[in-house]
Amino acid sequence: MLFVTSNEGKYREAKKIGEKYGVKVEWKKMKYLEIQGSNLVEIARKSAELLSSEIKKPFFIEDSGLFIEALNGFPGPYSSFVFKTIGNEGIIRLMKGEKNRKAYFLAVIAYFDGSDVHTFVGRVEGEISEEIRGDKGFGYDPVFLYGDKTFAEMGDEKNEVSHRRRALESFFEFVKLNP
Ligand code: ITT
Repeated sequence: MLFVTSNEGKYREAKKIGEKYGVKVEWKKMKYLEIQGSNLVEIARKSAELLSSEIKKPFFIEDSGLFIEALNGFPGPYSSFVFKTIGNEGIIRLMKGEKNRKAYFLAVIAYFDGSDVHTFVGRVEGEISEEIRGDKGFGYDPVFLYGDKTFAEMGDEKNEVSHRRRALESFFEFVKLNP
């Protein structure tokens, strides 16, 4: 199954999760046009539809984001840009002194089956840590607390509970039923 993403961290995790479900995930490393919007499902669906005119065979993409409650869902759909600009240090700074540290990750997979696009969603609840912790994973993992560890301290354990795991699980089950 072809995974189109420029993000190696996403691909590595999807590959490992695929192994559990007997699905071989292959990487097509490319940056595609991502439409602007406030709804991750809409963004993923439209982006896959646009991309399907270029890649004619089945593929999937994944749009994900970190939503922080005290910041009204920021960075949400802008997670990639915010990570590249202010990064984890910026998130810690924005959250300094904030008592409500609740946050969640959302992953939306859009799968083009050769004629139609199907979407699958996964979510995981956690909190923003007080400081950057851990060196595994990628992106916002060092500031996302799941229980008493950050995702960046969990390593492969992250793949048991993550938003990506949950979205991929529904997706792979769908593919098995609709080969
Ligand atoms: P593609 O669009 O090419 O797939 P991207 O990195 O631009 O790659 P997104 O647009 O979906 O991906 O942006 C999501 C941002 O959220 C990006 O900065 C990721 O690093 C971050 N992110 C997504 N999933 C994450 C996870 O499991 N752990 C930590 N950060 C994550």
